[in-house]
Amino acid sequence: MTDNPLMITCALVGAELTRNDTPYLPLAAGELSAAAAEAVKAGAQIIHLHVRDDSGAPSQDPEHFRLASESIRNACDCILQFSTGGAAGTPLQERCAPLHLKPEMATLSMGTLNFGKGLFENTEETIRTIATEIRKYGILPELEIFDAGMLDTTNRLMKSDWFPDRFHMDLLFGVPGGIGGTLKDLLFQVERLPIGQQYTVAAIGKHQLPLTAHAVFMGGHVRVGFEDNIYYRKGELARSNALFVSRIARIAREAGRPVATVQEARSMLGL
Ligand code: KMH
Ligand code: ZN
Repeated sequence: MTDNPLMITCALVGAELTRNDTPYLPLAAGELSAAAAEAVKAGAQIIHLHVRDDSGAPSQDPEHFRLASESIRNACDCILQFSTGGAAGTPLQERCAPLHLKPEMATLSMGTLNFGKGLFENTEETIRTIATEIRKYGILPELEIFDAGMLDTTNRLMKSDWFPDRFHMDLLFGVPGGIGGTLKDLLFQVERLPIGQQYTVAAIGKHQLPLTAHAVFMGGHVRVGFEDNIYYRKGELARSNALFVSRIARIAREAGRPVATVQEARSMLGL
């Protein structure tokens, strides 16, 4: 058991869900900021941000990101992490469009995969383009690792002169098309990380609780939220993102692991 403070990311909404999936999904800027403030109060420090247009469809429009970010900043202090993934099929230029707003962090997906029924395309050229944009605005990238080969890709591309010198890493499990969501999958990925690499664990649906709880005990960090899972337990929709954050914070405290403050998380990430 480690006692390094736990960082918790809350992925409020993602790009795939609709209100038909859960009526509790925050969509408009004001709903996102209320959900973010509640999640931060419950122990989150990082908000992974996707935004929606006025019809509720996923959007990479900088104006929607600006409105949501300002609303969140007015509601709470947190580390904003913009998605550059968007939805499967979002054109590359649109994915990078909000970065000039200079969030503290942004995502950088490390390979192509089937994403449910869609195709999430991240060729090496795409990775390089997004990495270069992220660097241009002095943003800290979080590498999104959806599959086993993406860690190998990372290790290979790390030698390139354009590759970010500093990054956080998010290991995701159970995306249909990516690595599975068993404990074996988690251990396999963690054992292959670059030495000393700080990482977050995210897992889809029923895999979220067991894998993120293990991450608490393994010294990793945790991502929860509706983007990855809408059920608090089998058959019971979670009424808020914050409930997931509270549960992980409670597990950490029971385990004797302190939950980081936002300032501690900034210092751990070198922001
Ligand atoms: N919505 C997925 C296709 C990211 O935020 O950078 C991609 C995704 C990754 O959510
Ligand atoms: Zn995302």
